Amino acid sequence: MSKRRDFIKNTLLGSAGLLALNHLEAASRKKRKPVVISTWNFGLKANEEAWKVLGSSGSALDAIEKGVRLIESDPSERSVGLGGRPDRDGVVTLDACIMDHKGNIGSVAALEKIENPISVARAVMEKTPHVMIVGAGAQQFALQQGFELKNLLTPESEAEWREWLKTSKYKPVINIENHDTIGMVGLDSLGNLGGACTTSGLAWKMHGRVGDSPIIGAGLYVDNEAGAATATGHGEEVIRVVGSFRVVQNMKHGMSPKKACAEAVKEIKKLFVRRGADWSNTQIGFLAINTRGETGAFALRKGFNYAEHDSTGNVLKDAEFLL
Ligand code: SD4
Repeated sequence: MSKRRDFIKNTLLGSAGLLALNHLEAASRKKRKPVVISTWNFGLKANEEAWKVLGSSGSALDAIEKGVRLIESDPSERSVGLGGRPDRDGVVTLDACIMDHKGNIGSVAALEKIENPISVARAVMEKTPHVMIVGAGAQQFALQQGFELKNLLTPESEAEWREWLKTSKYKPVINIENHDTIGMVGLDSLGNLGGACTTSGLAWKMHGRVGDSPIIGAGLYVDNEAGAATATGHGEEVIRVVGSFRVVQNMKHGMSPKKACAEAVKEIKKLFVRRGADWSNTQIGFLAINTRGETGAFALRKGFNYAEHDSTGNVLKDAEFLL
């Protein structure tokens, strides 16, 4: 609210009136219908899990952590958590971040042998004075917090990596098996937004490479006065435009969630052109939700889909795309 409006409000109403107005504002926030959206096909089951919390008036943050943990712990999902494809040295390294409606943030990157990096990120947020811990330090912190070491390289992922080693040719494949990083954002019944993003990153990446997913502003951003957004696809390109923050800023300036995502995708394309870089094998997808619970998505290419769950059900939607 502008200073001028604040002044008029204070002068005309006095403290009793102000109290009533504040109650009104709180009440109108409370009317929000919960909704959660998440990336790719596996978003359907992640949403179901999140809805167990969100549908019973739980917080967006709790719901979202629970939702993405399901995918992290599923060895058949080969791009997140347990069973994620390793880097070129055969090591599974995980990136994740989480953000709440107050602007609290937590993140881990290049974390090894811990199944649920999103919960470690939440512990960074809630139990440390820092916002991001990486590598061996992140693992050490996780162990101190009671997380257990686990081999995350499943026989399937190891076999695929050994096959890749025969040529060792690094060429990321877009829309691998139609699912990838899980990014999830949602609105709870109190009108609060939250979000999480978790991934094993690009398969066969260099050891120590970190993508957009654990970087607040790139892979995820939440602003309770505007909206929340998350990203999937080639992290280097998302970082270059500070993708998720850009989407949220676009919504803050009045764009619908879909338009906000589309403008961020266009910016990525613009920078490809400016750099004269090859973008033939790049995919980027953004997902967004605003404070009214309206949602939208947009991708660089065909093939990006997302799941949306509200009180009427859980559906998979195809995102529109630029090319
Ligand atoms: C990364 N954005 O590490 C992740 C991976 C991903 O579709 O989402 N791929 O760059």
